[in-house]
Amino acid sequence: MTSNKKVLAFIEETKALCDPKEVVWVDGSEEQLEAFRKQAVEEGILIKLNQEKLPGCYLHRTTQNDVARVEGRTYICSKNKDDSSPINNWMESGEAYDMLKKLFKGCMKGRTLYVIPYSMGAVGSKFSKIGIELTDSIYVVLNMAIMTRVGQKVLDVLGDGDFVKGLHSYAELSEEKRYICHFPEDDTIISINSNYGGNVLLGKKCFALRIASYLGKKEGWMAEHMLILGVQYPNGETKYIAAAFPSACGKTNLAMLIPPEVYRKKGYKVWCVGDDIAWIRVGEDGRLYAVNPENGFFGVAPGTNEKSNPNALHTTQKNTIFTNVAYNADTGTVWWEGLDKNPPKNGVDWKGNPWNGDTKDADGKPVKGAHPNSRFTAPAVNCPCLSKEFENPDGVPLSAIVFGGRRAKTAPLVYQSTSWNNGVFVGSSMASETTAAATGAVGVVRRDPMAMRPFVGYNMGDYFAHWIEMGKKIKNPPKIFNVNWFRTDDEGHFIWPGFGDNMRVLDWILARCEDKVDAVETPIGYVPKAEDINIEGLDDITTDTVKGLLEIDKETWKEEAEGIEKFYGELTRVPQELKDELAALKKRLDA
Ligand code: TSX
Ligand code: MN
Repeated sequence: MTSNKKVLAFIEETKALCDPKEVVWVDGSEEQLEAFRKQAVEEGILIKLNQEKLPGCYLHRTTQNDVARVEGRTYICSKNKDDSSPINNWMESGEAYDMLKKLFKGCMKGRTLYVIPYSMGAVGSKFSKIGIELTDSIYVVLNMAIMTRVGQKVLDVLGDGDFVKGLHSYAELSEEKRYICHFPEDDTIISINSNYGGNVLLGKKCFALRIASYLGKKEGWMAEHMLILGVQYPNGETKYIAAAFPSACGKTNLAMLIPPEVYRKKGYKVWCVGDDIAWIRVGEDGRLYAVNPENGFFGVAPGTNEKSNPNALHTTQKNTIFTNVAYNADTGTVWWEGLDKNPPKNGVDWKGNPWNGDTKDADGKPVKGAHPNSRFTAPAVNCPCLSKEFENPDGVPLSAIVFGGRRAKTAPLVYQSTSWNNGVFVGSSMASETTAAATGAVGVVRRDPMAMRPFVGYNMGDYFAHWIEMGKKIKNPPKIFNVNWFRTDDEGHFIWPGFGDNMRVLDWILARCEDKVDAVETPIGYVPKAEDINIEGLDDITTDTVKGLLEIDKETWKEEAEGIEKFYGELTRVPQELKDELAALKKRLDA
């Protein structure tokens, strides 16, 4: 498979520590993957779905204590504490290795150790990076084979080169002994006692964001929690946007947006390059270029339907692994809340219990069929609107960077920052108000800079400084915007229709990037003139509604500025440039 001494040593070390019964190399061939699927079905790890309706599709149920990423048990491990963030967990590297060694000792007895060579980014592209994940989970193998490029071809490209080490064992699936540890200084990720997505598919959040953000700082590029989409104009030209949102803001939906009819008729199309992660570099022409290092979508199932995201739904109709959704025993298909109004009559919920749409618990409360964080793992190639630039090793040139969050009152529908540094300030002060689904508490503001709070692999202040530094290297920087689809009226109803109609906002954003439309200067930045947001074909929205959506209340923003100052106070190494931006904002609000 390989003569790379570092790979072989990593495997020998892991064998000695974990004591697996055998080692199996993942070669990436369809025959081997099919054999893995068959084995997983025989072992009860996967349920084969109706192969006529959902060819190549399977269902998996996790244990009930293991259904989401666990930020409380996710650590950045480094020599010095201040090389991580005060808002993330830190462990001293040596201490972390000692603790983990004890937990891993003999944990794979009787199990198979799978070796997964994987590439983040197209295999062999000069910006791609290689990882080796060692795992005892066949579920991880099958998911990694969708989410990343895996197999012998990766080892061939690796040669004697370096790679990111990933070690995973589901061990006992113990919540108390669950750890997801990152060692950016050693290119190493170690994860134990979980078998859930983001904790164990080490190429994704662990490598492509936490380790890669650190590599980006060292090497002069950026790893960001961003979707990438292209807007194709009637003249055939396509402009690209990267956008960062905290969870539960609909990143995947925006990435696969279908323009409203008035736009479609004119010939507008939106193409998806990625829905979660962007690796961004400065190109030779002084513009920023973005690639999606992933090869699939690990999307939230509930709420995905023929209206909210038909492209995502279509993407999941073949070769997809569903995790923790409901099962329809009559049809051998899957169901989740918000799919349609026809829950299975003879179904099984995500916990494996008999279930139909009317099932109630002992207290008479409705029982959900799918876990709210249930997922699909689907190949990117299935996506009907996948960009033809998806595999382009050079990436796509960015016209705009968009930040956003869920804000009931504060943020207008859209505004533009006044400079690169002002845009970095906007990203650094991003926040989202919690929904009931996330925490139970509604409307609590959580600061989530650049949507990277859980994903930055080093000190957050240093991360801000890296953004500022990058600005100095980009001759033709993208313009930076902020959007908010979630403003509510006095009755708490969403004002903006969102979804496909967000095209109308993207249209304004891209027009600004080409100096084709005016704007109004406000204390927080440039806001559209209400009449410049195209509302053609919208029934309930008038220019006055748009005016309301764009209103900026100075008193609310003074409180917002206080909130940002307080947040900066929780961090270390916040660059002076951002403190200056905050001071300037306050001054404009007081004027
Ligand atoms: O994904 C969303 N987007 C982005 C779409 C491209 N969601 C879902 C968020 C949870 C993942 C949205 N929800 C969006 C949005 O733009 N907007 C809203 C709020 C909203 C919800 C329902 C309606 C309108 C707005 N209207 C009706 O249900 C009829
Ligand atoms: Mn994400």
